[in-house]
Amino acid sequence: MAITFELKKNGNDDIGFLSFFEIGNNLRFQIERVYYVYGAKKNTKRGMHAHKELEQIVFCPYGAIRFRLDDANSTEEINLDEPNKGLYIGKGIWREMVWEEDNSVLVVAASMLYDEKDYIRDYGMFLSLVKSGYWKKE
Ligand code: T46
Repeated sequence: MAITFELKKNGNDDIGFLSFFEIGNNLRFQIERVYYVYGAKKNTKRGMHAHKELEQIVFCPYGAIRFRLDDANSTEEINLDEPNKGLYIGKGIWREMVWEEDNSVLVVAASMLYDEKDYIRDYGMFLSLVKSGYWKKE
């Protein structure tokens, strides 16, 4: 359902590390927006929605954040607990995030500008759309 990837780490313990993602390598879409979430306490829950069209890659450069992904047929849990771990989330996936550590930072590169109309924030509606084949019509 989700694609996880590990970025190359350039550097060492003395000078620190540099990781990157780029089109044609780990990045499957042109980025139109970058946002980040910070200042959240341990056990904070966010997400609880799906997207109609949006594709994203997510990273946790500091701390640890657990993603629970659900495509209405199965669920998958991914713990982003290393700065060089990335996760691609396509359209039509319900996501929930739990902060495993205080002040963990979530960085997201998104394929579209922010549009509240792209959000499905009701789980029942999400299940109905999956059942109707909403994401299979393309
Ligand atoms: C997602 C997960 C991983 C904006 O005004 N612009 C933006 O670009 C975004 C992302 C949000 N907002 C507003 C909308 C809400 O009033 O910021 C507020 C918080 O957004 P939300 O409750 O959707 O945040 P999360 O952390 O639950 O979800 C976010 C993204 O919204 C979502 O697309 O996949 O991170």
